[in-house]
Amino acid sequence: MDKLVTVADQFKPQGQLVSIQAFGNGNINDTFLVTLDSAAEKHFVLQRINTEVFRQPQLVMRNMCIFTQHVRDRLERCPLDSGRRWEVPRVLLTQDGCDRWLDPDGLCWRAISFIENSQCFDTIQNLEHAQEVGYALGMFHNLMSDLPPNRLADTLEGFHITPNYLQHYQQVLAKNQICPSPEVNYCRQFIDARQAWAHVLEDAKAAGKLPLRLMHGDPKINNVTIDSTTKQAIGMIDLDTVKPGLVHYDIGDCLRSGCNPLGEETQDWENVRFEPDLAQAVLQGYLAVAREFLTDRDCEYLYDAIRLIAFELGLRFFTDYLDGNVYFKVAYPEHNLCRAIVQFKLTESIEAQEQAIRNIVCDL
Ligand code: GN1
Ligand code: MG
Repeated sequence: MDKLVTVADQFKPQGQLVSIQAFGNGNINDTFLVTLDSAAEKHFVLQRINTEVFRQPQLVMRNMCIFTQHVRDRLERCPLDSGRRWEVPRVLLTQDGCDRWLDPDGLCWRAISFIENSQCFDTIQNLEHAQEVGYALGMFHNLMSDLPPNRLADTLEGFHITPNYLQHYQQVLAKNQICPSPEVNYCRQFIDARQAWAHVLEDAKAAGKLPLRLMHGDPKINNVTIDSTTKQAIGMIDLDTVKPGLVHYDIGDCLRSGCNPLGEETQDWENVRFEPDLAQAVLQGYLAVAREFLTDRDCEYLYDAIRLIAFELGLRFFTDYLDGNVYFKVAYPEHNLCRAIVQFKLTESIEAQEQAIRNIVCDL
């Protein structure tokens, strides 16, 4: 705790520290909410950037500064027609004007403003929430659609490149002694049966069918901030992976997390289901603000994107389980195996409803 106080002091805007509490459920960084007794700014968010994952935190912070400034400028020039609230977190600087602080142990810290009167949900609440989640992603894409993709650095090479995750999986299989169990066998067979198809988005990208754009990278539902009073979406947080990529990764991630009512941490595998009604609501919310830049070609690949990102996340969790949980934080040794099974069950449910999902996309 003393250590956290020292870290918070580096960034503290004004006022006395009241408390520092663990915040959110991130799988990579450590996040804390700092409370101050200040009239100006009552809270801010303190994060330790996991530099095993984000090896160049200076690029993460530079992207964040460029991106947030771009959106603020744009909203100032053209405020939202609807007059709706949209908030972009601010990067807080240290006393020396730096966007991050290295502690004496070499750990990398940053601070960002907290969006007051807002909340994030780990599971979808209802159809209105689904629509708001889609709106948030659409607005996010819309607001950065005029920022050239090459303005932002690649903060995490290979992120969402499914064939690379497959290759890594094969390497992990080869180097570890794998103890067979019904769960492990299920995962291995599940992956084997989908190896060839898993190239679908990268092949389309390489063939020039899908353009490189900017993406959020991690638009799962608990990264959408909802106004606590109006219940409307007011922003997206977790900007570490805002970088060039395919919007399909984002749409797929948003739907795989938003249309799984039990959430990704459930252990009730048999009841994991992808809900098409929720998908329709998410996509309607998305298109209400993003229709301009989605082409017919983009739409052709939406079903594959939804299926692929669920599969890919299952593959990433399972590989990490086999590799000794070196990437995602875990609460117990089989945690990543359980998470993998949830994503594979979700993928199965998506596959079983392929026609219904394709029809929703066609009718949009
Ligand atoms: C990780 O740390 P968090 O929870 O924001 C991961 C995402 C996964 C997500 C699954 C950089 O995000 O790709 O979809 O877990 N982020 C990174 O919950 O790998
Ligand atoms: Mg994240």
